[in-house]
Amino acid sequence: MKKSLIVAALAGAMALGCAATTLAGSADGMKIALVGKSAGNAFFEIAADAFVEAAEAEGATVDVVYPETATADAQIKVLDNLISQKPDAICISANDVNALQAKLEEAMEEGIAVSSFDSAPNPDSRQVFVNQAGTKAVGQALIDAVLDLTGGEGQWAILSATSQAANQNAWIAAMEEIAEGDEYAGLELVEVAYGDDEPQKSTDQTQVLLDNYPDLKVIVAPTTVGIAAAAKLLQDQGSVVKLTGLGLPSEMVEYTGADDAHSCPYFYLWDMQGLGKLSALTTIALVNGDITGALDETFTAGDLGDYTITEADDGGTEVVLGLPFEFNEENVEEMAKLY
Ligand code: RAM
Repeated sequence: MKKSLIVAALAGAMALGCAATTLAGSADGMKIALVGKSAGNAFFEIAADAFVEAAEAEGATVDVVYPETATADAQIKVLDNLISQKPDAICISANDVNALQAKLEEAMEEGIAVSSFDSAPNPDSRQVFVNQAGTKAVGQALIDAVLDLTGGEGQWAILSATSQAANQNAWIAAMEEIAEGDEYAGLELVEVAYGDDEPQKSTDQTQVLLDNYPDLKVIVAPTTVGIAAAAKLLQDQGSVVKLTGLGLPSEMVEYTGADDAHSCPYFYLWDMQGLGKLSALTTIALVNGDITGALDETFTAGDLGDYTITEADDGGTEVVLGLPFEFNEENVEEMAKLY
């Protein structure tokens, strides 16, 4: 991303963090369930805090629920329980693109509004998806980082979350598609490893990549759990392998730097508070009938501004929050105060 864009985006994020909510009262008495991919992941805690704050400011109550494991089966159990409680809406980050369809359709048939955030279940399983930063934009940023950090050629590997994760698989597909272009012809993707968004498994899988590919130049981890685990291992070992991906500044501060003492020169994420807030206000708009999730509908998400529902890469609909942000040694400490 161009530096000017990054600066503008960051300034926007800081400003949004301070601005007041303007829609107060639009969700009086509304009950919303927010379902993350797994417990114990700071990413979901940060998003949930912003979601709850925005929804409560409108008068809604939010039940934040995590499945026992980062699997579709565990989320189906959660959904079964939620459907019997009949909330007004469920907003979910999906552990699998197709496996939740029957349950989420059942919820919609029961009159429960279904939105998704972060990780989209397939188009039939949702009314609308809140996409943090366009899927192609994330794929482009990550593959360009690989190109840069390899010096244009050589072996790279991916350390992902679970093999079924809808969002990681969408970003990986976007990276692979872009990498077919001539500019990326010198790159060789050797493996996609899965750390299941568990710190220990992510560390172990990073070690396996190092052991199996002595010529490996770059690991890209499109998961905040994976990148933090890999960053520590590579830095502790003084490895020459460089790391990039999607991370939380607060978990990456000590590993971020352009010199050899740091494992990660730069990485990406998006406006986390904005993601929670936009997800809450989109969900409230669905329940209120301001939108149905159809293409080209527009709505005002409080002080975040006006949004238009657009076509997602999977053929369903989405609301895109904004652009991916780059974090590097110049801004990581400041941004770590936010998330
Ligand atoms: C992990 C989760 C989440 C993803 C981030 C980047 O925390 O897999 O779904 O969006 O990484």
